[in-house]
Amino acid sequence: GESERSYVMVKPDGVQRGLVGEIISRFERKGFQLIGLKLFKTPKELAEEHYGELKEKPFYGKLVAYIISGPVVCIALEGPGIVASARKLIGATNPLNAEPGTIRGDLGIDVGRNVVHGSDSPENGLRELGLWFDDDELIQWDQHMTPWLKE
Ligand code: DAT
Ligand code: MG
Repeated sequence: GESERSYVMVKPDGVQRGLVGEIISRFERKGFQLIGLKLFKTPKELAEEHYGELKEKPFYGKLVAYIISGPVVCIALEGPGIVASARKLIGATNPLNAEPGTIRGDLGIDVGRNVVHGSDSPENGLRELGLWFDDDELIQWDQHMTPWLKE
């Protein structure tokens, strides 16, 4: 379909470093539509489920501990091609390999403190939004700049 949804999250290091506005701003300026937003303290079970695919990785325990170590900012975005485009804006998993201009490339130095999450497929976008948001926390609204963004 035309419109996709992505789950983006400012991780605890990004919140602690005061980067919330900077990160949201990058998606706003790009033109993607915000449909959900909250500051959130993550329950351990939710962090474990979110990263369930990585359960066998040696860094899984540390990853879960990091994600629950402080508040995160949960961001729901909608738009055509949002999933792949958000991943491009975020940059490579290891900030040292991430291109300048990307969030991780500009704002991080360690794979274990990479500032932000973004869904890796449209299916995972929907799965993750279902994990992190209640239905009534996702708002459908008319974005009045649309004619200035899309021909
Ligand atoms: P991404 O967040 O780019 O989708 P991923 O899904 O492969 O990357 O991994 C999820 C997170 O796990 C990642 O953001 C940081 C952490 N991680 C990945 N590989 C790691 C590694 N080799 N050592 C430590 N943490 C790692
Ligand atoms: Mg991933």
